Amino acid sequence: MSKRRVLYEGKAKIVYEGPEPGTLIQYFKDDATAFNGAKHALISGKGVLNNRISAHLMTKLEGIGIPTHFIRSLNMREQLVRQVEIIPIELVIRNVAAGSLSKRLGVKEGTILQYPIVEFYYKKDALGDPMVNEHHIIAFGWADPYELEEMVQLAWRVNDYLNGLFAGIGLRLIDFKLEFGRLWGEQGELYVLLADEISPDNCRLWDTATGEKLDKDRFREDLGGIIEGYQQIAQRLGLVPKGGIIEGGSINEQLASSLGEIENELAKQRRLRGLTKPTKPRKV
Ligand code: AIR
Ligand code: ASP
Repeated sequence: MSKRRVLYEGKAKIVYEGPEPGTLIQYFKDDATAFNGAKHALISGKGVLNNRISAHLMTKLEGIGIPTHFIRSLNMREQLVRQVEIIPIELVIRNVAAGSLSKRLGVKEGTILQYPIVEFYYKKDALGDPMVNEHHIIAFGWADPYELEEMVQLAWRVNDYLNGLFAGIGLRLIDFKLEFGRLWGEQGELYVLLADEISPDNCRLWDTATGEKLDKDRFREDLGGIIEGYQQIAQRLGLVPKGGIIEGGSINEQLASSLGEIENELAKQRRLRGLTKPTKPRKV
């Protein structure tokens, strides 16, 4: 596994060529960034926790029929995923006002939204991921209407499922961001899969009883205890032992590497739903 080809390096992950065609390896870094990279820090153990949390949530989502790119975790910082063509849209769903919504519209943080809000952002670091709407997405061809419809439908189901899952462990899902990718089948038919990661880096999660923030806002807002927040989420999900894997602010590598790997068994049984007739035939 030494000299692997790096295909892409982002702010929180490195994507390597996978062991078989059509697969990739996602390596979860400890780097935390905010405000389009303007703020940066290394948070010991973040990669390990996000790798586990995302593997677990993707596997659970597969169980309710959401097709995901996740195949299995490889080690404490890496997971094997299906290679997809990332659709350059960040889809955000909000249940409670926070973050940029509160700032932009002057809505008090914590206000429960009467209906969840779906937002789209164009994934373009050079522009600071600007907010766009369906018309921009279609006019500029970032996704076609079928893909967009599928993304939104999947995102609603993810929202309902994750709201329940987190409520069951005393957490409120305030908002989250998803990314999707395209996969072409053998006949050139197109599938839309949930991709990237689902972790406290891209969800807001507050403790139901105390309102304490346990996600990346601890970093954005200089609240301290970032890794402890992430670990709290992982512990409640049953992904790390009661005593935790963080000691004195940094990770116990030995303990972390002894945790079992997570596998997306259900992906083998799933029947993908083709969206349209072949639009862009290619071998997968
Ligand atoms: N998000 C958006 N871009 C990057 C990320 N991680 C996530 C945030 C938050 C939600 O999308 O982590 O959960 C909304 O972010 P914001 O900043 O628009 O309020
Ligand atoms: N991860 C993005 C950045 O580095 C946005 C954020 O999470 O605040 O700026």
